[in-house]
Amino acid sequence: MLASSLPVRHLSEFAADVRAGLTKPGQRELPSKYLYDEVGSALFETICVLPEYGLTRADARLLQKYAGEIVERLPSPIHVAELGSGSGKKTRWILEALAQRQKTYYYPIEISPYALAACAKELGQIDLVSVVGYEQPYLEGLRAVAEGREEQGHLLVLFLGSTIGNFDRDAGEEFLREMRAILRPGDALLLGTDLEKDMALQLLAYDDPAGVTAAFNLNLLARINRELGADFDLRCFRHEARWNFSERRMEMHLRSTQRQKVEIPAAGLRISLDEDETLWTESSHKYKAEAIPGMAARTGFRCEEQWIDREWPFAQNLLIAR
Ligand code: AVI
Repeated sequence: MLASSLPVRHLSEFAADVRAGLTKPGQRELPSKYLYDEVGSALFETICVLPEYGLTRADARLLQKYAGEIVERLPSPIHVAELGSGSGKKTRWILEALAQRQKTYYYPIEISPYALAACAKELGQIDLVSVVGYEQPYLEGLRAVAEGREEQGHLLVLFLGSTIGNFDRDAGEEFLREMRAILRPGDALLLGTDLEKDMALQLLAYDDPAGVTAAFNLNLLARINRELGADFDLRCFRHEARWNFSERRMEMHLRSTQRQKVEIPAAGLRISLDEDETLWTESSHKYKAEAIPGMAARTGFRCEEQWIDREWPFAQNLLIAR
């Protein structure tokens, strides 16, 4: 997830996305992928160790506890591609379990060269594991990995940390379908999904009392100021986390605390915000474990097994390409 500020060639895309989101009729939006510049990525790493945000620990706990069982269910030989390398810490359990039975290639796919380097450093020392990073968007990278593999080899794709939850539900399923189109029958996908849980816990996870999540959210405006020359006054916005009951998702918004005008020169935009108007910055969809097999079937997989953390309801789902 780590990313520094965007190279110039991507700035115009950033500006265009900000413009499209802020001029949307009705609810204004900012795309959540832009939360992760260098500051945002560091804040996200901090969120992951907050007592209120149990998601990352649950994800890691399941991998640590069940890596052996997960690997037992995979065909051989198999190599591992991960969408979003993160710090690589959680992946260690899977790679160590696989390396006990075969030499393993690990392909982290990530647009940030910094994250790839950190990941290679963390995982490059495991015996019988070779790390080959792909600095590309997820599906492009996966395509390149799949095209380069041997005739008989299988792939295990890791898509952990409930990143799927940050897609709209339909877009998430479409993403799984596109992923399936790149894979061969018998290839595997380990999909991490955060499950619906007690409402108070869920709200605290996205609105922690220390204000780290608020800073993570507000940093998006600071980033637009830094990179697009905008003049958002961060003191005139308030972080808000809400549960969208009908869509079964947490949403993050930034609420304008007063009527105000904002200029974003690089996007060629001036907007007027009403008092109490919100900018919608992220959705985190939550799942019911029993709904995952249906999602797998609709996208060309079958759900082989699920491992569920009871401390923080979260599921690792092993899907096999049909
Ligand atoms: C990266 N993603 C799965 C996190 C989530 O829970 O949706 C991002 C996050 N947003 C607020 N806190 C954490």
